[in-house]
Amino acid sequence: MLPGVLTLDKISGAILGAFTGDALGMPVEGWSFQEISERYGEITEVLPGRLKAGSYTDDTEMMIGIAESLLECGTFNDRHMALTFCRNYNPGRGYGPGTARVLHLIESGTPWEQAVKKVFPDGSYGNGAAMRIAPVACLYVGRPDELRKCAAGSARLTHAHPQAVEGAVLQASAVALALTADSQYPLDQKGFLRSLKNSLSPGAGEYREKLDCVEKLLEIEPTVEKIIRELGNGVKAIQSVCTSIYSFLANPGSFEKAVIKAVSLGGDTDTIGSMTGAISGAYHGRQGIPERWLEKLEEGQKGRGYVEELAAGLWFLLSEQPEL
Ligand code: F2R
Ligand code: MG
Ligand code: MG
Repeated sequence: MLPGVLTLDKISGAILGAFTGDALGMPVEGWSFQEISERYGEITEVLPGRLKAGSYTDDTEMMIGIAESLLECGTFNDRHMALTFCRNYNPGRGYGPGTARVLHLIESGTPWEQAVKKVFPDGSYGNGAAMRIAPVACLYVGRPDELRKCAAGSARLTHAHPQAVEGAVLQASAVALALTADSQYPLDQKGFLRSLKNSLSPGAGEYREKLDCVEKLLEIEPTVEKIIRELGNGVKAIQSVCTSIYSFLANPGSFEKAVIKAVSLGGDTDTIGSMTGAISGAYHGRQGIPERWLEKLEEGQKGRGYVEELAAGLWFLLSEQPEL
């Protein structure tokens, strides 16, 4: 039996929420908070950038790969997922250079276990594993051990550094928690953070400190500069996963506000927007995502309609899992 609050609308909210946040942040990725503020105030609409308005980037393309692989295999299969990333790879979407090189190596026959150590010997600590993780949360919601195994396994295909792996598990745990929380009632922010801390591995001291920091920031009304200084807005997983969790928790009443605030922090805007969108979308459901944003999302072969089909597939697969 699935938890009563869990619905197709919430699964769609997580997946489309990630897509929406990615598209909203795409035009200003790499801009500082001050540059965004001077040019736009805040990013409140889906705008054109280096890609057309509503286009997704590597964040969503890789999320699509995770969903496709889980659906095609019915479970996590490392080799299949790595090859699915390669099959989908479109450099025009703007991949992290390390991930692009790992995918090239896998494509040319290097086993993923070797490829992932060839680019950065200690593995990438980028947020590329966390940004794509929403489908894992959708399939393994309510099963924390399986969620950790699949999130970590999918992360290690391109990101071997423990900070990237733990960041992916933490982001998946946040999406899963939001899927089981009822948005009809006020969100228990402290309880949410407590559950996240309990889900961390014993070696995840840096993330524990960041989550403590999130808790303290929620008690005040911090300036944007303070949020950026304390949580980060960069491309490292440690500089962006907890920033996204904060953006959701500080704006629990509205998907729109959470994602606008996340993107307007500047830095890695598409990714922080996407991770915030996945958590907030899981909480509010698809119905919480503004229609004016949804209707701007790219269509086409693997566009919005296809992503909605993937969400429906995950919902079906989830409902076929043995009882929780
Ligand atoms: N790549 C981008 N944005 C630029 C797109 C514009 C592009 N120029 C274009 O015009 O098309 N965004 C995407 O990349 C981020 C995710 O990155 P990912 O997948 O984690 O990549 P990578 O390369 O593994 O890590 C990112 C960088 O972090 C540094 N780094 C990581 N591990 C390191 C280590 N062990 N030692 C030293 N440096 C390490 C490197 O600089 C990596 O390149 C998302 O923002 C996504 O949207
Ligand atoms: Mg991107
Ligand atoms: Mg990015």
